[in-house]
Amino acid sequence: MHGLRLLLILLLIQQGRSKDFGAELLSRIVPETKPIEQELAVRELIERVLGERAANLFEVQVDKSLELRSYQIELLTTRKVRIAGWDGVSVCKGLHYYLKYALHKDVDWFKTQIELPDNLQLPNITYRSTSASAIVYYQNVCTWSYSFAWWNFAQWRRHIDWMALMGINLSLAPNQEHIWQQLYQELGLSAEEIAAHFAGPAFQAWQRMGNIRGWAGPLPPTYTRLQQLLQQQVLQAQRALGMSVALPAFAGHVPVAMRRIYPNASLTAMERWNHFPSSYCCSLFVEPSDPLFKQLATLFLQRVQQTYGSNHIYFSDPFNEMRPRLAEPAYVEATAKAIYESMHAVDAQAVWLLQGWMFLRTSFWSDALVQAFLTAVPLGNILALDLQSEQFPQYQRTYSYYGQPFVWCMLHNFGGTLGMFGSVEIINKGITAARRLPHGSMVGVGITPEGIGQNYVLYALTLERAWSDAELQLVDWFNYYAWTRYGVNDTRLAQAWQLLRGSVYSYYGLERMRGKYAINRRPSLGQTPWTWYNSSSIEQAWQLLLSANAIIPLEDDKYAMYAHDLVDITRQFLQQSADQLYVNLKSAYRKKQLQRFEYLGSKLLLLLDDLELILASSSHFLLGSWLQSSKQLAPTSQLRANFEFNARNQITAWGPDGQILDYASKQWSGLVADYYKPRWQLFLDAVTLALQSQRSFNATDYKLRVAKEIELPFSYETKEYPTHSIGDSWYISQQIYARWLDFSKDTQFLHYNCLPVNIRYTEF
Ligand SMILES: *[C@@H]1O[C@H](CO)[C@@H](O)[C@H](O)[C@H]1NC(C)=O
Ligand SMILES: *[C@@H]1O[C@H](CO)[C@@H](O)[C@H](O)[C@H]1NC(C)=O
Ligand SMILES: *[C@@H]1O[C@H](CO)[C@@H](O)[C@H](O)[C@H]1NC(C)=O
Ligand SMILES: *[C@@H]1O[C@H](CO)[C@@H](O)[C@H](O)[C@H]1NC(C)=O
Ligand SMILES: *[C@@H]1O[C@H](CO)[C@@H](O)[C@H](O)[C@H]1NC(C)=O
Ligand SMILES: *[C@H]1O[C@H](CO)[C@@H](O)[C@H](O)[C@H]1NC(C)=O
Repeated sequence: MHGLRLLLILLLIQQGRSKDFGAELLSRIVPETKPIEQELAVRELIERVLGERAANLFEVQVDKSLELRSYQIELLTTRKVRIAGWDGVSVCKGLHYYLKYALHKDVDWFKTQIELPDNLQLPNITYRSTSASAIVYYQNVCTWSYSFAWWNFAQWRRHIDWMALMGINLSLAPNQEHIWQQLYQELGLSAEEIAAHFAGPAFQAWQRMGNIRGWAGPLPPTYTRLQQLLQQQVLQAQRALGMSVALPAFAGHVPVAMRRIYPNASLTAMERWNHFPSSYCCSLFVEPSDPLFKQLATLFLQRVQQTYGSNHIYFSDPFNEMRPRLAEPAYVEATAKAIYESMHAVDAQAVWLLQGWMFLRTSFWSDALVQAFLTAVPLGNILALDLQSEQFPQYQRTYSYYGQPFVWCMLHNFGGTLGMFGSVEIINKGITAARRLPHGSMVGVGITPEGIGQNYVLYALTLERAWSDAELQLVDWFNYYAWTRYGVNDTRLAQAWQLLRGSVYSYYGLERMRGKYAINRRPSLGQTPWTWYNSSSIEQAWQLLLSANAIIPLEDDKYAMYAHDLVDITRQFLQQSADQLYVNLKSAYRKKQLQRFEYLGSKLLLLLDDLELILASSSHFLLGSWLQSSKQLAPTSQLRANFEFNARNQITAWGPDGQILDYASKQWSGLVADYYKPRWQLFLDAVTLALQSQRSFNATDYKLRVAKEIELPFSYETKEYPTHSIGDSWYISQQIYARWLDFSKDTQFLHYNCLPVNIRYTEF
């Protein structure tokens, strides 16, 4: 039976049918905003980005007779530049092209305004371009908790502008708590039962997926109602520009109290996730065979549609990092069918957006199970996100998702942890490999980071590569990146970025990088830091950046971009130096060299002080801003304390007892001084004492103490931290540079790996 189906699918794929399925699917999820409304939205965007005066230099037009996903640029005889595009997003992408390649001006995640000189004569460029990706996708369900948790509409407004300029036309709108709260109440759950289900604002992503429940709550309806209003505003802004947004659909997870209401329904407790205690885990899963599944699914989706409208695309992930109850094809097939059919019952045009992440658990998800799941839904009705294509592509193993259209995604970071890393060559070549896959079903490129606000260059590159069919010339691209970023074409700045390209941004093969560096991990004698590059590249790049201080223009916030990068590279240097100091500390302990241990330990504490100092000099690296924004979002004063607790717990203990301790750690000022440094101090003291008394270090004792004295209490503290930068970044960075050159023999990495890039073009 399954063999026959596979044969059929392969036949369909071989006839090139999957491309048609892709086109058919895409035609369903186009937003219904009229061209004239999109034009208006783009015009307003240009005013926000360039200011009113400069915005008058541009004319825009949304023209549906143009090729799908294309734009064209020309200079009119009025000396204005006219950008026409197939939709609002295409016009914005065209604007970005003109700004970057004609005017040498660029935007980034947090710089979405551009200052153009007075009396600017716009260069005469005639250019047209069509996207190589029907879909340019952005967001991970986790980004909503790690990065967007505390945002207001003003922040969203700027972010949506950035998304449009990057050509992004599909993203998520996961907010659903208010709808569920009302629904559960109508079904008969008590207020207490409902409160016990919803996790706090910093942990909603995992409660939505059924991983946890109730942790860091409650989530009062006063707050969820405001979040719903915010989501409506955000959606309207996105759709006005021509973006499509995927809404949540039922995935089977319900509160444990639903057993009281439906004693006879087939409900199964979900698997325990990351050792969360029973009070915070194991929501129920409504078995797809039970009529209750469809009943809840349709009720919920109808409310979602009423609340948010629809672009006919819905996401639902029943088994994110959790095993299905049965490893049987019939069971996973029934689950997929139940989800799809209930979507379809509400919206005949429904497309199911699915994260391919669950298939990574290959010990459970055998080929037979994956196939049964994906082919349970008629071809062309699932859009799969190949969530971490740059490391764990699943599209090859799944025969291009058995013909269901998919998006090649770069996930890149976990938990929004900081640290410069990435692989520009894997991105550049990997996208080509997936696009050229014979009989493949790839329809787009996406970025799916768990957190944002880091490694800007990598995301800029991936999004540009998403639009372009040809591979980017990386050396040129990086030279030009330095120019547009700092507003000056200078060999030192270009050279600095070439050094970064060839080091931190060029890992090859599998890296499994999880943002775990000695500094921000719980100290122990059991770590083995590694790197894939020669750390002297960072030192050289840093020195080059420092030396260019005087030539950075002051206009258009260029100096702020420069200062940000200077802080980041100083942070990177100190992070990797700490790894090396740690390796040497470990060796001193093993060799029982007390004096050397004390010397290296004092250097590490000095390094943490320097790290604190440099981070404090930039508004982008402040614990204070994160805590402040959490408190500002709280609708009542009682909730302020809880929201601050949420904000603190997520970036440290992540759970009641450190369930995934430091998973989302951040190298931020405030956190270094009051969390990372005290942990190291406690550790160094304990090891020193052990060496002095010639006993071995008691790791168990240290773990208990550090958890009790530092890690767990941190979530409950209420100390206020600065929300503005302190000190001059260049001056501090330069001092740190001079100081650490002297210690270089203690901080040189001795070993690193270097392997050639190897991307396979698999045929099947
Ligand atoms: C722009 O350049 C093109 C090609 O060189 C030329 O034909 C056109 O007249 C120019 N447009 C303006 C407004 O100068
Ligand atoms: C559950 O099943 C029992 C036995 O068939 C029946 O008596 C009871 O009314 C059912 N309860 C509900 C809520 O349907
Ligand atoms: C930018 O600088 C490089 C190196 O100094 C130089 O070769 C190139 O011509 C410059 N480009 C422009 C357009 O000025
Ligand atoms: C790293 O680069 C520096 C400077 O180019 C060089 O002197 C050093 O030998 C390199 N280290 C290793 C381990 O290759
Ligand atoms: C290590 O510390 C733990 C917890 O304090 C204690 O129970 C244990 O006896 C200690 N082990 C040794 C070898 O001292
Ligand atoms: C991108 O968006 C939809 C899918 O979300 C696709 O159908 C369409 O062709 C693309 N158009 C836009 C809005 O750029």
